[in-house]
Amino acid sequence: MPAKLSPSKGPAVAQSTRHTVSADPLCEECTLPSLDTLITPVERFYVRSHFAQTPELTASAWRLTIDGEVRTPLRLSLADLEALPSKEQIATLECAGNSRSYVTPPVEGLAFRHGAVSTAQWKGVSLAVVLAKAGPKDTAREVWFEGADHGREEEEGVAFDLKYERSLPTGKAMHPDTLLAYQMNGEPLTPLHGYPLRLITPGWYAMASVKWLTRIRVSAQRFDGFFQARRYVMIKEGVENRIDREPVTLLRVKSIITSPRHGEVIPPGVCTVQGAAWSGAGPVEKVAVSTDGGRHWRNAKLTGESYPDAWRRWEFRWQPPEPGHFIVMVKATDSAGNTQPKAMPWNFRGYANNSIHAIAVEVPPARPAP
Ligand SMILES: Nc1nc2c(c(=O)[nH]1)N[C@H]1C(S)=C(S)[C@@H](COP(=O)(O)O)O[C@H]1N2
Ligand SMILES: [Mo]
Repeated sequence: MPAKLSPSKGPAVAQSTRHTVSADPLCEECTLPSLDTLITPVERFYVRSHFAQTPELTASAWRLTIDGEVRTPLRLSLADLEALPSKEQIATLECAGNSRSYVTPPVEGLAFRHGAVSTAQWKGVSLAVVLAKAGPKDTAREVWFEGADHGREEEEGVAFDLKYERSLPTGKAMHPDTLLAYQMNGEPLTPLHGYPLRLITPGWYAMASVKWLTRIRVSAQRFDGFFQARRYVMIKEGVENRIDREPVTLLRVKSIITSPRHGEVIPPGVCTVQGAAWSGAGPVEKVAVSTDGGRHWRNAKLTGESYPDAWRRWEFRWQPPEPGHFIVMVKATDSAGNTQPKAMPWNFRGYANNSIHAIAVEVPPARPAP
């Protein structure tokens, strides 16, 4: 890993870099101008939790259980995990509900704007290494993950007492980049981000990156718990076959403008439009910007380095032709040829909205000479 990737420290008292979408459970999203670096400092990183209480785990009492369809069930301490070969990885997390408030017609769920996305340098151990120590049996079909957080959710008039639990198919679980992470940006995880251990599933929407991990169960069965079968599935309009709901998995190709801000009055002269672009299906190959509401597109410059699991920074130098009001848009294309729609097809919970980000800016007339 390059040594110089320590996150830039924001000002001591950050001027509103996050804003609260929900106080209970705690959900905070980033302001777009605060997402102006490859690595998002921890105090700026978005937060999405499902229950009121943030688990307060201590390394001395905490253990990770690995059981189910394995030859050797394990019970590991944080020190046990830290003693295994470590791996570092820069990965972007995006909430499946990011950009939900821009879906039309309106949808169910927390009204995130575009800021439920951030990038960190994670350190931990490959899940595959730990699973290999336990020795999965041939019957293994999925790997189930249990967080220490719990609470109630209601749906269709029924209240569920739940833990946060999710599963992965064995293929994704055994991928060497799927990480049991104990560090974020060079420091132990903070309580809000899953201390002492969380899963990181690069390239997938972040509901899969289970925080406050306490148990990993190798299973012969398909998991159909609340956050697997009732949430994070695509529910389309009309009569539905509830069995075959498509799960939310890979990050769709997407891009955001972090500067200028929507509504900004920009000084005359050259304006640098900049932001980030990512995809779970492959590297971002092209970012195009329009400054005339989508009539014409020109390529932006991809800047910095490309990391397989992180967003790519980009910038575009723009000389506004004359004073006025301009719609600036950005559209990314990944190596698989996927690009962004103008409007995402509607789904009930507004998941995975990757429609084109557009902002309006104002270029005021030059002041008349005195
Ligand atoms: N145990 C647990 N893990 C969880 C969640 C949760 O509520 N509980 N939320 C998930 C969702 S929906 C997202 S988007 C990410 C958010 O991670 P962050 O708060 O570190 O940004 O964590 C995921 N892992
Ligand atoms: Mo999420």
